[in-house]
Amino acid sequence: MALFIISNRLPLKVGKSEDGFIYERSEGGLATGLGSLQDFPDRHWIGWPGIYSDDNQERLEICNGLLKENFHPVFLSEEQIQDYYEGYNNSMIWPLCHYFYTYIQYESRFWETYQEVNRLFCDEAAKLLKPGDMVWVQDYQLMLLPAMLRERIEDISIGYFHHIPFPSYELFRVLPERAEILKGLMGADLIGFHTHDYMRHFISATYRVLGLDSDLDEIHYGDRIVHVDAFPMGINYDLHYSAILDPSVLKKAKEFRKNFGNHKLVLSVDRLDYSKGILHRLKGFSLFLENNPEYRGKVSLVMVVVPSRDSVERYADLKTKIDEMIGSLNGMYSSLNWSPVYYFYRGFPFEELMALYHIANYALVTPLRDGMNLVAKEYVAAKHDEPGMLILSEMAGAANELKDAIIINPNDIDEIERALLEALKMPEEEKKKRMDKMRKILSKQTVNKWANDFTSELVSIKNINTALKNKKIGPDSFFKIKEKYQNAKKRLIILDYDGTLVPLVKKPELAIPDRQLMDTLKLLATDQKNKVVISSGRDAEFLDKWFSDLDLNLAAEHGAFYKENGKWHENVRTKFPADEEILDLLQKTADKTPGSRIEVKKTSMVWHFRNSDKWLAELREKQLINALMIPCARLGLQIMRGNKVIEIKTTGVDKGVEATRLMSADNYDFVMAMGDDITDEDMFHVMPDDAITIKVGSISDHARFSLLQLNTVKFINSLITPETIA
Ligand code: GDG
Repeated sequence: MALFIISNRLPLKVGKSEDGFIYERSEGGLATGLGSLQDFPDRHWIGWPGIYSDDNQERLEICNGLLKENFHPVFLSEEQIQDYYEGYNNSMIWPLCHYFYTYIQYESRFWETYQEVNRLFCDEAAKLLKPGDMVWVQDYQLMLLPAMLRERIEDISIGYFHHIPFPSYELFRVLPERAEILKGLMGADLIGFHTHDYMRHFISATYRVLGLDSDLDEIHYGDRIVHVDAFPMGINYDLHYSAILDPSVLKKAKEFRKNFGNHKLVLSVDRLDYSKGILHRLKGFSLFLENNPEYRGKVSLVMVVVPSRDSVERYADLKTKIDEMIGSLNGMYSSLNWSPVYYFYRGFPFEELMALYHIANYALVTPLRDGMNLVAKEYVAAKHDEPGMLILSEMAGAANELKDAIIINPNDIDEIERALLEALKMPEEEKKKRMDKMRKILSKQTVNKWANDFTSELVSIKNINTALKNKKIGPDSFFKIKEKYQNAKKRLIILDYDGTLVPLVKKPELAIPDRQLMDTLKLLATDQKNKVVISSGRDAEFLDKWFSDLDLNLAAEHGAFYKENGKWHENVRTKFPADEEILDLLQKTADKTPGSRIEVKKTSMVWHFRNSDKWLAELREKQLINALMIPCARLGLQIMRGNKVIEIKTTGVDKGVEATRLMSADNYDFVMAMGDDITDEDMFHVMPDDAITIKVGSISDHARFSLLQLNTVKFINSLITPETIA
């Protein structure tokens, strides 16, 4: 099985010289992590090579040059980069995901090009991928790709990782293409985020935009389950921790230290971007100097800003503001042998960056939003065993793990000032203890572990999906069931009603059998070899109303009552206590939850919440279960969670009890049960191994088969007539 990484950029720079093309690998964190995936010796990478060329000969030369590394280029034109990369990605998705809503610039051609470029990536992947391969799509530039790949290439596993924040639904909903984007992502088997918050926002968006149901970290999407999880990305810990042991880094560190003089250094390193909170940091540092004159001449801010997109107006503006603020700060406070801010508007080679990290007494990392922020982690590791201290924004994903840092709200410049004072006054011993604790975490949660965790989960999802796929009734399994049916002398067929014979609808009274269903049931029941039972949670009155004219057996209220030879019987004789306290709790919950209602049956009371807001219903569900615990224990009642219902019933009555009674009443050589709900699991559970147990609409551990679309009537018709199923 080959692994294909697909990202916007290939991890290298392609340059042109007189002798041809030159390829320079860029070993970012991602490339390192992916390089460590020992389980996948056959690794490939698809991405833009970062060079424009219209010339077919040149393109061929680049393709061949990259093939040695298993890199496969997707060539893009300057216009495409403009509208897809600068446009949709950086002027739409980036500000939206970083909560800079007002910075969004929208042009309809951006979206057109975004789709076009995602298709180009899909075309390249389609040329290379084979069934059984695994794809890992990286980041927001390619959010449509998972669905495109799923439609185009059969039998591949698809993972997607989102490196930036996923915003709350309230923000995400403003995106005109919100539904298309989510559907694009839902093509994946596994979607990863840095933190649980982003994961929660994403699941909420799929519910609110696409109306999809989820069960913890699994979203139900058509006949598939999409898994969502948090995988916090780490760094190459050993590389950063050991960097100072490299003589060239040590030499640089000594040189820098000498040049900066003997005062305390506060370091910041970011790409020029409004999400990084650079101006807030400068304001906080300025406030610190203003209010604490005793530190003037003793503490400097070393600010590395890596140039990025400064031809774009918003970035050029930010750059001007940074320049002005630093100019004014330095103008106000500098002395002959001390500058408040050392400002570098350029990137540093790796060795120099490590030297800067190592000599910095503090790091001040203040993004207003950041998916993770690797600089914070690199600083902690590169200090080696020395104290130092990290001041970290709570808006960075890294704050979830680095709890021993001084955590701040970067919007509060007073807090930045307080954090600087706290760091400066912190005893060496405490700094060392806190940095050691953080290093311990970072040494375990490395980028290699991140890549391995993600791919192993994708592999295990693939195995689950294969097992689930094998449960789906296809032509082969259908013929076997049919053969068994035809050869049988005595058959017991138990059918659930709602969600199995009729679709689940908003108002249960509207779920009535149509002509086709009645004809099918009639046909099934007239076969003398068949005993057909409708086993439902509905009460006897409802079942009688619709089915008393047919030669069927009925079981009501999950098997509490059953009807045979035209007469109703009680399965268990315990009377359901009409408890006021429980009824009152249910009524109050229904009153507080718009769209929900209660139902009182002879053997149970039910709170239905199919038509309520999911978030509110989940909250009420937990509250109700908590409140019911004590009275139900006192009365010996059972609390049962069904499909969008909570049912309180007497113990010892369920569909399994009724199924057992039915099976023991005769010798059947064909037993079949079909159901869609959690309550149907009780009957699947008690059936013998060779029974035909079929879960409708999803997959169950207890049922041998699944019919993923609700086409039970078609299935039964195909089973009982000589023709075969399509
Ligand atoms: C995304 C998300 C998420 C920086 N300056 C220099 C330099 N760097 C290196 C750092 C670090 C990397 O760049 C920056 O990492 P970040 O995590 O801060 O941000 P991005 O990679 O731009 O962006 C982010 C990340 O993806 C991973 O998922 O954490 O939230 O926005 O590795 O060391 N490297 C060198 N010289 C520099 O001057 N050599």
